[in-house]
Amino acid sequence: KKAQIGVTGLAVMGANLARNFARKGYTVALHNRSVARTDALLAEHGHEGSFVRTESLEELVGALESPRRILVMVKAGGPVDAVIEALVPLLDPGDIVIDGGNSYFQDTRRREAALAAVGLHFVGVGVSGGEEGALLGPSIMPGGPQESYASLGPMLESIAARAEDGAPCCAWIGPDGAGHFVKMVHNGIEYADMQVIGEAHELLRSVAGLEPGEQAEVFRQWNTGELASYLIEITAEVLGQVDARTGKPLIDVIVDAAGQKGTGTWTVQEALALGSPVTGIAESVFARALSSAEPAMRAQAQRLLPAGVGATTEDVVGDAGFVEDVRQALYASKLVAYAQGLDMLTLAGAEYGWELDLAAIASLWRQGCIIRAQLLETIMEAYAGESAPANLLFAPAVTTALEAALPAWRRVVARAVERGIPAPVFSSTLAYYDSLRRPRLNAALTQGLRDYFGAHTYRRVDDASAGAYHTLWSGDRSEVIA
Ligand code: NBP
Repeated sequence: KKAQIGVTGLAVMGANLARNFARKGYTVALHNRSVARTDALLAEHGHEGSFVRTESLEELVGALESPRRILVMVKAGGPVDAVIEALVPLLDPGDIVIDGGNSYFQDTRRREAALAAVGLHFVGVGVSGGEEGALLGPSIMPGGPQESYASLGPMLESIAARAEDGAPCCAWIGPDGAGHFVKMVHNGIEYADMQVIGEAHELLRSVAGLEPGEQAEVFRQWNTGELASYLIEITAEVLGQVDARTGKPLIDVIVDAAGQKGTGTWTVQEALALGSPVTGIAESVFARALSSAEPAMRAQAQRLLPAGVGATTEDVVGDAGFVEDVRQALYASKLVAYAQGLDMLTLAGAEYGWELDLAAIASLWRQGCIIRAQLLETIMEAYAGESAPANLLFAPAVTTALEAALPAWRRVVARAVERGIPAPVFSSTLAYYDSLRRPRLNAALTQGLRDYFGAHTYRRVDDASAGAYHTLWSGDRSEVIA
């Protein structure tokens, strides 16, 4: 019997996806560069389903029904190109090569174009949920030729996570690199989500005086309301953990230097290229860098830089009102961070010719991935109607929620600034909100300055034709039309 899907690259992600397919009843052909990995998988999990062992890519290709579907799960970057190069001569037109790794979306665009030119389908799939998700149900974001989804989609949907309403967390996203792009932005939002939780944690500690164990209870409570999400749930777990060695809260013995594997950085680099103001995501990436990039400089700063914090206003230790303020600030900042990420998807869709369905994208983040949250239901509703809002923040339910949270949000940011506690995403998302809302921004002075030193011209508020004007700054200072 021919296999319905082949998997090449059987490290943890590939092995778990292969097992997931087999457990759903598919016959899965297995291949790995070093055969030992294939044999280890078969020895340990061969009984879970129907597998076909192969030792070479030729054998793998020969084991598959037509059109062939081959999932490549090797290390992102050069190895993906190496495997594609070796596979292409073995395939027939209409076969589907799937890259389920963490590939950069521009690589996916390039590979899709190259394979399309020889009649092959290349599907770049964003897979979220880590090892466990791969086995038990990830959130899956496939991009590539839509016609390939007819043959591949049902298989991907069968291994995907399911939302509470039973819908699979998998849907065709758009052409070429769209799937990997959406996965990248998911990771950017994940950075912001984690950073605002971290800021809340710090404020609860430094201002409200709550110890980690007490905070665990607060987060557990928050997880029952509008903040309900996987990250809030596991925050309670981490904060509640006691270090066996010292008896202290575990959080206090973990070095405060955050790591990253680069997808947040990709998101911000791409946002800069698109001119997309994802301030919350950018601040989150920078916050991680600041925590870890120059430890010696941080140590020196702790000795040299004064706090300049005046006599603090009232004591808020034990103040339940402040804790509730932080909850509301966290929710509002999170709303803005998601809105910024979705706005980036809209800008990217226009740039790359993708018609991204934001309601569908929100729907498949509801389970299986790290940012799964109650809020995604609200986002789906916001984009469900005929006329989608230009920004998530304009959806009536979201505007109302922000209105309710704003006084608390402003108090929390003010309190953080007063006390010298950094809350970069709480404050930058609030600045973004206020910037959007203000009738005039300080950009007029920027334009004036640019015109002064570089004759870059400006537009006038009283000229609807959008003509370009220039003041003769070094001459008689009269105005000319450029
Ligand atoms: P790795 O990223 O560690 O890659 C190991 C696999 O790549 C092995 O099968 C290895 O074969 C193969 N490989 C390498 Br390395 N170079 C190769 C080459 N030139 N030709 C053929 N095969 C080659 O595996 P992973 O941790 O399972 O991750 C797979 C993908 O999934 C990556 O893109 C990763 O970023 C992504 N990922 C995603 C998540 C998530 O949550 N979505 C989590 C973890 C990883 P060998 O056995 O012969 O050395």
